[in-house]
Amino acid sequence: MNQLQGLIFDVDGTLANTERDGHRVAFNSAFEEARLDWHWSVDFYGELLKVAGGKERVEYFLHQYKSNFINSKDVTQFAAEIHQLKTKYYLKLLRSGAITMRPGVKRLIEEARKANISMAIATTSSLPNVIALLEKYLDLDWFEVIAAGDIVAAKKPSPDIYQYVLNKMELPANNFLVLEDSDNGLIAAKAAGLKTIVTVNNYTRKQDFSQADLVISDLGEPDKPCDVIQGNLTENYLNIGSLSKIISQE
Ligand code: XBP
Ligand code: MG
Repeated sequence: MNQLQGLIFDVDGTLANTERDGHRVAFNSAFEEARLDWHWSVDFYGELLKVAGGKERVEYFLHQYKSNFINSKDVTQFAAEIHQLKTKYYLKLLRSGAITMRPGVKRLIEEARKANISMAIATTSSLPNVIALLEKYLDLDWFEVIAAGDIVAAKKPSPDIYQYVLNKMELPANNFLVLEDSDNGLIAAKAAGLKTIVTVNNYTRKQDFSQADLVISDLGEPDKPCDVIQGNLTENYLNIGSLSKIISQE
């Protein structure tokens, strides 16, 4: 029977609500500083989120919506420069406390530590963003591997980032559980052979999570039950006991 030995956490939308009031706002501040009359609304950003990776998202936006946009630099170089500006604003927002952790995240991580369960991060977000979030709300030392952004060539939904973590941690995939929030993340984790629990948010609620091993509103707290959207959860919130039951199911 599979034993729970490791948890791999996605970051954006899973550990914290970073997209709507974090990355999106930072992108708009970067456009303003670059004197571009572009503004990504909440809904429009939800469309763009289907492209993982901030740089890749800007490139997609330019090709799809600004094809007549002429700039002395090539699109990749230009997107990288805008992304650098955006990261500066995102880090400022993060450090100001504008971004909140999601329910149950800190509790579950502390439970996992007490149960000697190894933990890792697998995110498309850039490393400085992840470090800043973990330093502000958690502790970098709690994670054996922090796999982020360009550490792999292909971003989610490609499985590369999860395969990178598995290679580093030298544990079999069937002893791990993944926590994700998006279809891109679920596809990536499943392609790496990993059981995956999805916690949804306003950007991802309507996505296809039929392959997930459990879909819930959030991780929940003892006094704030989560809603079960797909699969079985005997407790009102996700804890190490529920995770162990999920990992042992064939
Ligand atoms: C979500 C992403 C990231 C963020 C923006 O990552 O796709 O690209 O939207 O961060 P996750 P960057 O895998 O954690 O859900 O601008 O640093 O890419
Ligand atoms: Mg995510």
